[in-house]
Amino acid sequence: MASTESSLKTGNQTMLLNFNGDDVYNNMVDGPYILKYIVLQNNNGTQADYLENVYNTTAYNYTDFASKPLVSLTGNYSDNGLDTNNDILYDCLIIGVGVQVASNGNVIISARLMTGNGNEIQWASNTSYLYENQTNTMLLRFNGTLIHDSLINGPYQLKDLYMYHTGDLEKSVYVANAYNTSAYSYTAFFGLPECKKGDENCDGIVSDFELLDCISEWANGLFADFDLLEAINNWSKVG
Ligand SMILES: [Ca+2]
Ligand SMILES: [Ca+2]
Repeated sequence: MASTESSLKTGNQTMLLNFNGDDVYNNMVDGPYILKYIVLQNNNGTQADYLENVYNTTAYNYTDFASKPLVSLTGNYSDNGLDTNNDILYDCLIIGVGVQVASNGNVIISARLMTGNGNEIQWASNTSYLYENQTNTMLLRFNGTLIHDSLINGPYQLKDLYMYHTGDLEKSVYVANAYNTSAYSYTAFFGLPECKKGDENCDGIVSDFELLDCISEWANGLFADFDLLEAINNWSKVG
């Protein structure tokens, strides 16, 4: 849809209608295009004339309209668990996202990892300088402890992927449901050990100071009697 307005004199004159190139591109159909309806109104808004099937344009490729986005997804994804300290448990889940760019530059990507039952595990993002005419993989790194603490086995879902090239902030890429990972057991990921009662910094020891904290919290009604007894019991086993 396009419209224009001019102050006309008597006699034949030309009015120009500008159709947005992005709209033509997003329609993804090659021309010729049909100028379907024309309504002519005078300046008080009443219809002066009307024509249907007015004109067929010459042939165009829709791809000739609007510039190509500078960054796009190739549709290739990969995932793997990474064990950085060789204790057999994964410290993080790495998802690789295939990306290509139409010109060299920084690409920013973010997405969130979800469990199959729709709980969010974590958002991750990354920035990389990418080169044109190459297949690039951008990596998203998700924390293994958060995956473990979801208590839900994979496949996990990569959702709400958002990506843009810093050379063109207007043409971003968004995909609601980007990728499903392979199957993982949440127990394959490293989770923090459960801390003993009274062990506030979770180092396996209830120190004198930590016990004093517990007693003061108990005195203020913030710590239950049996929790304090358990903390005292854990404290007494030190050394
Ligand atoms: Ca590990
Ligand atoms: Ca401690």
